[in-house]
Amino acid sequence: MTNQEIARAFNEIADLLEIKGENPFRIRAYRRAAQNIESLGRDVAEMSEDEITRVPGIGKDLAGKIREYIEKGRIERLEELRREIPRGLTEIMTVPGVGPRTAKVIFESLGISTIEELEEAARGGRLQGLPGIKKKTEENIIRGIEMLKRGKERQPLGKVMPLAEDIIERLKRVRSVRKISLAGSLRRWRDTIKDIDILATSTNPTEVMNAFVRLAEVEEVLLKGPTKSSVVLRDGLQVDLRVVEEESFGAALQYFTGSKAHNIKLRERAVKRGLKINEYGVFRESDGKKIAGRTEEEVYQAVGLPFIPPELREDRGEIEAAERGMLPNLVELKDIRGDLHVHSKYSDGSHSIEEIAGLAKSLGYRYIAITDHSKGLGVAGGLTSERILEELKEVQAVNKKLKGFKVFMGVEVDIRSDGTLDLPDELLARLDIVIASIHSGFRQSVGQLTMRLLSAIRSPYVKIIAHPTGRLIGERDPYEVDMEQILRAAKETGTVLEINAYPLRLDLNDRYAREAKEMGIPMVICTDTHISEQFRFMRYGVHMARRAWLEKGDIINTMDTKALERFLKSRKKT
Ligand code: DGT
Ligand code: CA
Ligand code: ZN
Repeated sequence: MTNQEIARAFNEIADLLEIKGENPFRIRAYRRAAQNIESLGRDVAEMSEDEITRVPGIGKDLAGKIREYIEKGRIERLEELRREIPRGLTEIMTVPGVGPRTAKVIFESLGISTIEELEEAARGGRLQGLPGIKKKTEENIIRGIEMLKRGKERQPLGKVMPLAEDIIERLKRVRSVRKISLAGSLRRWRDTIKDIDILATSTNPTEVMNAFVRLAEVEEVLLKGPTKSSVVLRDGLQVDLRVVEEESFGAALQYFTGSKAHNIKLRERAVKRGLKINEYGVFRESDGKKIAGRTEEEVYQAVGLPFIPPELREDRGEIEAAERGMLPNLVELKDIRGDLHVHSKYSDGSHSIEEIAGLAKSLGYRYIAITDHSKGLGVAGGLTSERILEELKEVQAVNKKLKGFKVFMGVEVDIRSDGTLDLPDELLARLDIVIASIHSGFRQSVGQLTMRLLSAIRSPYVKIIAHPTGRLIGERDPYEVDMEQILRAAKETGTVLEINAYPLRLDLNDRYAREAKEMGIPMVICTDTHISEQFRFMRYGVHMARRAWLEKGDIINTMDTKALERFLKSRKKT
């Protein structure tokens, strides 16, 4: 877990440098390094100096700081900054939407140094009127504090899943473990998670429970028994492990996977058929005889239904669909043929085009699209038209070298505050694929934000709208747009909506993606990769799509290369 600790330290350095108003590129370097370290597949503590400097975004200086942390458990530069900058200021800055400038004003003029004080002041209307703080700012601060509180209750899927999988891997090594599975919201791939639910069978439950409570991350043992144990991890997450009998495993898995609403519906159905369902099995009401329980398939079969994939179990019509034999044939990770939203070194990514193509090929993909930022996004190294044309040449050269693999040349063009695109049409017309997205002005009115998205959708050159609602789970709420209008316009023009698989985004979410499917809007699942490890985020997007009932045919990056080429060349109705 050293990686996460170092990432946290680097992010804190970035925050403190931001308060000091230092060079934004230096600040971004720390943040990027933090992100790259966090998404590394290996523990930095086990890597050589040489290997560390090969991690993109980590030069000699940052490698030195990593070494320092591994050896001494602290980074002097961070300690120095902490001494220099009052604790209260950084605390206020943890509220989403409170930047260094606002924090400074509040701290210095009101002496506020805790979130409780900040909330009280904001609710009391005492912030508005301070330099640069309007009524709207105050409302945003209140919302930010609410989000912070909510974020403590539910954590993003992308943070919890790798940890849960790692715990499962370690428990699998316990000799007596037979079956083991995630349950609860994790198994349904909900975008936020309250706690980790694990279910196992074992020939020696006590041995499993002993191993469980001794896991390295465990901070507190809440409960330890032969059938159920609960622990709290150092980062505050609760993990429940249940060990059940083999012949009840399916029933328990079904029960603890939930959702609660799905289970209630299922139980009602059972009752109508003279059956009783609980975590031990399905029983006949008349004589109490157990008729199912070993597998989930058996449980569903006992109430006259086919197996329902966990992602659908939200009581959103899945039981009715199952009954009529109308369950969707859900898209799978292996259906994805390529990633159409990827950043290279040209803007803020970490790899060259050739490297990206090689990586994508090794993942079994048939194509990739390079979509760097446009110039308006200065801090992300956004590109001018000239640079994009240079990049286009390089893409063409790389394509000449590759067999059975295609690099599409694209761009992620910024939608400016007034709704215009950040690059001229003549340039956009020359690219294979144009993605448009919003990166600024999130706090504009509903009308303004909707107008911006609509005007991008109506551009004949824009094929895809990336991360359409702009949310960052636990950090930024989706921006307020009139989604109905957006969906209608996408439908009319044949514009593709992205399901951004980046774990903090998962945007479109499952509800909007399902609405889009019902309207017949094409979608694409992309990772927005900036560094190789992030290609692995594709699965989060695929599971989000499955929660939205999406099938292979709803998603354009399941097409083969030829079909996709045709699709990208087809003219939009605008
Ligand atoms: P979470 O933890 O809020 O992210 O979401 P879940 O779905 O994992 O909820 P959790 O951990 O409270 O419970 C896990 C599953 O156990 C839940 O999805 C369904 C089942 N369950 C829990 N409590 C009840 C209950 O009172 N009735 C029924 N039918 N099922 C329950
Ligand atoms: Ca749970
Ligand atoms: Zn992007």
